[in-house]
Amino acid sequence: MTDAPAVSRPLARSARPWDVLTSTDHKSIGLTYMGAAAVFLGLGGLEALVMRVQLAVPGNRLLSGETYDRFLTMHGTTMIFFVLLPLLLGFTNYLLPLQLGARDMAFPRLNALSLWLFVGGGVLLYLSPFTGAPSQGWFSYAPLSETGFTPQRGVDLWSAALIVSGYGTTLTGVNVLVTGARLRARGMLFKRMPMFAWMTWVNGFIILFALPCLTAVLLMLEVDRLLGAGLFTRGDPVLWQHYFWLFGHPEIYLLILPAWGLISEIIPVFSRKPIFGYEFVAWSTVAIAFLSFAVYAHHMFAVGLAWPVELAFGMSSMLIAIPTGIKVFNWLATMWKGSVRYTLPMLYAAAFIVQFTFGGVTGVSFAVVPIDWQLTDTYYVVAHFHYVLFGGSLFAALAGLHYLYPKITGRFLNERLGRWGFWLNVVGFNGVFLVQHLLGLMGMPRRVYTYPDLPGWGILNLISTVGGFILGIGLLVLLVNLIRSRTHGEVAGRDPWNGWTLEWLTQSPPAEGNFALLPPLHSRRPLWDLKHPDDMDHVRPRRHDKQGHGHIREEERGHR
Ligand code: HEM
Ligand SMILES: [Cu+2]
Repeated sequence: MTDAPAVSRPLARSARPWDVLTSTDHKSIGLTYMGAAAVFLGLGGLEALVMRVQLAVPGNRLLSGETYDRFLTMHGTTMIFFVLLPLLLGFTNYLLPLQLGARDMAFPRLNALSLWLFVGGGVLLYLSPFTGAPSQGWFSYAPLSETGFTPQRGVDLWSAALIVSGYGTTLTGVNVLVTGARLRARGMLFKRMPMFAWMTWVNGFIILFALPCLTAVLLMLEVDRLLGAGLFTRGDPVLWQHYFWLFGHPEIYLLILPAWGLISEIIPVFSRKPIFGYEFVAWSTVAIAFLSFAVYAHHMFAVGLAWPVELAFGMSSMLIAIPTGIKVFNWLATMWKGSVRYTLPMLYAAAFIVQFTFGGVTGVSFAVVPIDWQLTDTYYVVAHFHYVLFGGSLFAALAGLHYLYPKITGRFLNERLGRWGFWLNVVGFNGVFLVQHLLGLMGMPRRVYTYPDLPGWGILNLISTVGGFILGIGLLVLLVNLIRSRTHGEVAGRDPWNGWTLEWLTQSPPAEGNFALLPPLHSRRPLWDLKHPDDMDHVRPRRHDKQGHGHIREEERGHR
């Protein structure tokens, strides 16, 4: 390997802790997003454990139904809007400019504004318990969320929280789109963008078109609640659901695209093969972005839509499984005959593939309308979306965290502790949610605070609760590792994983401005070219060019 040229400037001035408050640097902003997400994960996780304790045994009367609903609403809202979203926005902020060879995002100050709008939203949400926590569930169906049924002020704070943080996210969407369009380094054509950069860029469109639907419908709800307009009470009660799910389904993709991006970086690097079928992965992402809007009413099969409408949405939902399945096959084909290194990031990525596919398959079963009618609002649904969101998105984010930690801190995470954390998380997560498929099939409804002692219900729920505590311990082990390795971890250097994309060229942690000098970019793997001047991707004769097919190169076999 030829050594990379000196490319980073030293830090302009030493960083002070309070600099995060005023920083407009994309890395600082990205890390603040991630730190905030970790705090909210603690809160949302505790709320989940309270619910799981309540559900541990049949007939439990620890919480009242109303209190359970409040925990449920705070948990769902927190996990979706204040854990997964900021975590993935954090990765986007941190990694996108580095991968593009840019100094920062296109609008650094707007970026800081987005961050603080998000934080403000989080504060508003957690002020709501003081005025009566919201209890209408995360999708807040009107008229249930109107003052007649849910009078407490907490609902208004809940809406305000989502409006304020939603503006922040929308602005981030703008920032991402302009950054990807305008700030790619010279030579980084669209068709050479690293997969993470490409997917987060496409995600910018989803943000831009989906978030305003939520903001609009929340404003309408507040017009009803505060001014008594009656849009949803005297108007159409199904109107809310159309708006909400036109936002809500793309939102799920918004939480999965950056996760796929991370996986699409990690699997090639640890299989020592370029991603199999780059073009397929890239274009299937675009297909999914479009389709994610075209499937939204599959959340509404039970409200009594006209049958041609149900048929159309059932079919579009099956359709979206195709580009999604393509991705899974591409990842597997990338690993196929590669020299796979099961490092911590790769372990999490492998768990992601298994769990996400499982969640995807149960998802497709809902596209069959009569099956949906049977299973909607049962624990089967709870199991399904936790497999996608936790087993999928969050595991991918954890893979990304283990992958980028050496870049962010300059040090490795502790391997032993990391493996303990990984296995506790896998056992815990599957322990909580696998059995819930059975509970759902046995007929246990979701959103109930207690249940009768029917055959099998008690023991399966108990297993689920025990799984929750194992998962909690796993996440704590990870937290300890993150903190301890910051000072005690092995020093990692600039390119610990033998990577190919530009973020591994600059020092760890990268200095302000990221790069002083960039190598010429002629291919998708600029660092490969730099390390192998005799075998550069773009000068290989076309007929031998196996890059697109992802075959492993002889010299990469057994390479560490
Ligand atoms: C990334 C992580 C997670 C996300 C995004 C997430 C998301 C959600 C959402 C959206 C709901 C539905 C809320 C509603 O119906 O209004 C929910 C419910 C629930 N979640 Fe999670 N969750 C996560 C992690 C967890 C974990 C780790 C546990 C257990 C230890 C858990 C336990 C529950 C329980 C018990 C319910 C209530 C089910 C019901 O009564 O219908 N969640 N979650
Ligand atoms: Cu959906």
